[in-house]
Amino acid sequence: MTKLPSLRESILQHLRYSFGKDPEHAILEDWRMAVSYAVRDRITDAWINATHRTYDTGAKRVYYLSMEFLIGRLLEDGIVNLELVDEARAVLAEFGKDYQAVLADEPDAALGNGGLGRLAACFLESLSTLGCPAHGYGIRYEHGLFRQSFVDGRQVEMPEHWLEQRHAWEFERPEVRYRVGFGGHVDTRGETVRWYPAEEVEAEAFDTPVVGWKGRWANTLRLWSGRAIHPFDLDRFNHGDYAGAAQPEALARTISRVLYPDDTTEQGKELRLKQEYFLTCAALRDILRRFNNQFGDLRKLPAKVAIQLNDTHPAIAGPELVRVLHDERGLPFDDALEIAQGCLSYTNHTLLPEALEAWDESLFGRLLPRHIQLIDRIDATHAARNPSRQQSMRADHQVKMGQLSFVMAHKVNGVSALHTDLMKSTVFSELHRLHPDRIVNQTNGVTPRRWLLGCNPRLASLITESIGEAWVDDLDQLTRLEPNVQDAAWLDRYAQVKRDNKVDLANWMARHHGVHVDPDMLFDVQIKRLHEYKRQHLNILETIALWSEIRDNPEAGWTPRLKLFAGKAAPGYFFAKDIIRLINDAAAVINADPVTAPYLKVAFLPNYNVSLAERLVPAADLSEQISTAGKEASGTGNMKFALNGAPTVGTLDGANVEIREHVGAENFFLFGMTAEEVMERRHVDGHAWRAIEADPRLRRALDLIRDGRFSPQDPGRYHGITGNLEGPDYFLVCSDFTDYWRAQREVDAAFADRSRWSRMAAWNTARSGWFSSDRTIRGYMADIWNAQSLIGA
Ligand code: F58
Repeated sequence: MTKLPSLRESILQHLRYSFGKDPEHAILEDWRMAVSYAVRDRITDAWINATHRTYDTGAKRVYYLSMEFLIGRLLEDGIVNLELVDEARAVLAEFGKDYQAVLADEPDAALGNGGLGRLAACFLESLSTLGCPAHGYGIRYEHGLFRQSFVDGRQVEMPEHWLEQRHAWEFERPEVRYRVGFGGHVDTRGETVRWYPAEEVEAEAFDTPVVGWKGRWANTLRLWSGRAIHPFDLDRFNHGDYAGAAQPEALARTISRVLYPDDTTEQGKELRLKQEYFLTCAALRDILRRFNNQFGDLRKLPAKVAIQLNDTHPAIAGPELVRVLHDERGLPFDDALEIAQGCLSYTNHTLLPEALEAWDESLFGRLLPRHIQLIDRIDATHAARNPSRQQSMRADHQVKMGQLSFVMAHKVNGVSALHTDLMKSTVFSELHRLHPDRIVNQTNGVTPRRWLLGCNPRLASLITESIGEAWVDDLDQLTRLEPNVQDAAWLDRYAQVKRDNKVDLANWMARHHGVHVDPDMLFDVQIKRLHEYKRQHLNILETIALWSEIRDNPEAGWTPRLKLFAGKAAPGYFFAKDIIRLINDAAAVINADPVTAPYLKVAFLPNYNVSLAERLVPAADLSEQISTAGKEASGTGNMKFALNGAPTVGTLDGANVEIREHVGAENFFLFGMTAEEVMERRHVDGHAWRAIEADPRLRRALDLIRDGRFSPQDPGRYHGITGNLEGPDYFLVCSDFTDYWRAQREVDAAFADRSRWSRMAAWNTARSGWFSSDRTIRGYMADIWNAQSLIGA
């Protein structure tokens, strides 16, 4: 391996030889790129070494197939993991450049919608930290999740162009290309079956190295980009049809053009299914090529290859692998099926019926005619082997991807203990009865490198000073802070860290959003996708009720509070968009009220993304995790907040249950119905009305909204919301309101006692070590993949 020059030298060399600039003429982007390349060089050494080690040891490899990788910015990640923070800062300072400004110049790669995509990114980092040989496979969307802004309080979506600025991290691999077919017909001659697609595009690989802690290991995120097999039609061009000449390329590129924020339109559905097959087909070809080069004997596949399906989006991997093994490589169907099942495993991220993927059989059969035949054969085989089975994966003229994934996987996992239990008792109850050992739990986690060391350097320093730095890749060590939590002087320092972080956030909000807040207020934060089940509307109802109470009695000693919201709504999800608008409208009225101003402020920050989360999490006092019990599969934001010392106000849902067990019931503000109570309450006639009648505060808040107090020019604007809450209220906002109000007043009292609050916050940090994604990945390696770490091997 070549010896690299110092970081300073590397940066200056790249500035000069990669970008043709000297320090005097370099613009911010040149500096950002030069620093990124200098860091990337160091990552690349670790990466190539890791690849050699994997080949040399013949180790099993893990493949994580996901339609989403919400990776965010990568420069700070690299600098932190290579422990170059001080050096990078010093070199930039020498040239009068601000380290934070250079980091912030990097576009935030939003190749995901929310928790599922961010989990995939945390997993990649932990796989590298643990030295488990792995690849992430995804799609190189040209446009990630839309940019959100507000016009008159309404969400407006604009395209996102992360690739428009220079991007430092990917290596294009023009030599790694595969053809992916759609449509056409299937030819059957006796035992030989062949699929002849009508349309083909090419998937080209782009690799991003993902480095683990201390640069001990690096894995690959391989993203596929769509291109035409014959990109340019010279004949059409020569006949003057210039647009038509470029059409094949434009069509092929459409496949990796945009990340789907939802799939509510018909055309959208077809493109989405194409994207899913595009990713899966290219990934499997790549996996089999690598396997063939090294091992050859296909029967060894399950011993050498573990393929994780991140939700059902890549579920077509099951029939595709069977197709390749059986149709193309000539293995008997039963053997192909067994080998595929030995490789595949599936993670479920939702029980919401509307989110469980099911494809219309006519669309599916048209795009993937051979796969639908194989799915029928897989289904029939499964039925024959399990005669008591009632539910087919081919019902209601649909292909049920959850059931297909379950049947094709040797392990199926839930993402929190509660969610896993609910999978067994609800959506997968029959399959669980037939295969009682298949469902396992792997509660989610978050990487402590990004979500503590990187985003909260003040807290990280205090921890390292107190217990040494071993916590960074052994987060359970945080329990060693427990004696400190009893020490008043240490707690003061802990509280000062939070205050400094809040001052930073307050300054940033004033500068960038013109929102002025007092850093001594309680920073109460709800940041996540907008969804009725996540109940941002419960939060704003409580805010409105609180505002009314403060107005009635301003001298009652209220605990000053800032209610912060951020999150995007799917463009076609009108109810969620109305909730955003209501929050913005209410914020305008409340923030303009001089009577309540000292005690209550509301802000909805636009364009929530990973970088904004990194700013908000370290500065939060209170974490809002208020979903209807049974609906949030796990949550991962809840873990980030607890780790950074923000106690939770929350329901017994998803991983909240486990967070409460770890941090202690006395350091968690619990409210609301349990998942079981929720199921019962839905059957109570007029449950919403009963709750409203019983609580005058709720009544008043709903009246204010319905009567147009926050939308005087358009009083009926929120009748959709109030009508829903006073009527069906499926997510039981009204039924949980009174208890939520009670819990929030307990929060007020606890926060008013500053030393009590600091203690609660510090307990949250000290007891959150279990929520490291390193722990989660170790669980997958042991219970699902049977994969080993190669660090030190
Ligand atoms: C999330 N799912 C869960 N889906 O809601 C959350 O509880 C969990 O913590 C997280 O996964 C990780 O397990 C989620 O983010 C999506 O974003 C879907 C992507 C495909 C389109 C529909 C939304």
